[in-house]
Amino acid sequence: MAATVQVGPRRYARYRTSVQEYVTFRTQGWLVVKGLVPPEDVQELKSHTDDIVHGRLELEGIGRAPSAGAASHSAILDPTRVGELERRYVRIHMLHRRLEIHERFLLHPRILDVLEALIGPEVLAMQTMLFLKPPGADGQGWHQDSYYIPTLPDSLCGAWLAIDRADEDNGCMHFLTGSQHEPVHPSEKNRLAHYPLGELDGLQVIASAHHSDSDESKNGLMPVVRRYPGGEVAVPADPGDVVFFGGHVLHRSLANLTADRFRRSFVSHYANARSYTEWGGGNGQHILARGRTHLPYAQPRFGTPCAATCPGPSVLPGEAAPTMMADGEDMAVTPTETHRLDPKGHHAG
Ligand SMILES: O=C(O)CCC(=O)C(=O)O
Repeated sequence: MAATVQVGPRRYARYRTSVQEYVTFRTQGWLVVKGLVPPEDVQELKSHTDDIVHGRLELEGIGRAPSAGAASHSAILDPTRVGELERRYVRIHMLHRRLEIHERFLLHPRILDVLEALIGPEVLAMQTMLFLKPPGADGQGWHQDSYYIPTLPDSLCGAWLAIDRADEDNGCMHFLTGSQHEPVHPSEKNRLAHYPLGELDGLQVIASAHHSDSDESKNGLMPVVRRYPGGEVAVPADPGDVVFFGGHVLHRSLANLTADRFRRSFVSHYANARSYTEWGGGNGQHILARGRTHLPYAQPRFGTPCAATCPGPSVLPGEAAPTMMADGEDMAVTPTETHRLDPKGHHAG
């Protein structure tokens, strides 16, 4: 992989994920990479979301924001309008299929550099969500992302890019450390998608309406949450920070309690491109961001450079393919195993 990547007029230095970051991701289930996305990129995303919020940008099928034409934040923060704003704009899904800027952030080279290390080397870019979370907006209750996006084998990973400062006042992310080791707790509706060949003994099946409920008395994952006392960690983030989290770790965000601060973030989901999925129309609908795969994949609609537009070799020229465990070349062979490795295939023992 080149040391820098060019996307349009911008050039990005490759981010080298450290061993410590890898271990942190595995140990706590989530990882914050500070300042991963450069300030000028965050500013571009901020201006874009301002255009949405102020009604300067009409989104097909969604319409203009109720504050269309408003010149300042104070107009859109009129408390009588927050309800309408919240309903329309707390979260907008899948805009990377409609807007070039969302595709570019989904395929941001610095975010992909980290994903390549955490879940790769092959990376499939599947989903985008733009959270605006205006003042007064509710949070999202405890959930596991793999519940919503099954991949087999499960390699799902979210990347949560802060556009504004996110903290406990305006509803930052909270993770339940240790819960990354939990299986996915399915609902009746999707238990087969998660466990096509049979379930774990004792698996709790939860009504789909009780996933993500911000009301703890209704959220069906609360018995799991109670198994990790003291495990909940609030994770503040500054603009440009990216929080990576695996598909099993339980997480939530609380309400935005401020009167005047949005909590905007750009959230994308990825899997290893060799995992099979039927989500969102199947593998063939999602973009190959890094590496290669034997499974189908889509091209980026707006041509953002990535592995789909420019497939790389799976093994660098001049390098031997890595030796697999037990292929006989560099494994110690104990006397009782030698008969199995008889080159003529004779069974001596
Ligand atoms: O940003 C939020 O408030 C919630 C995001 C989240 O839970 C997710 O992306 O799975």
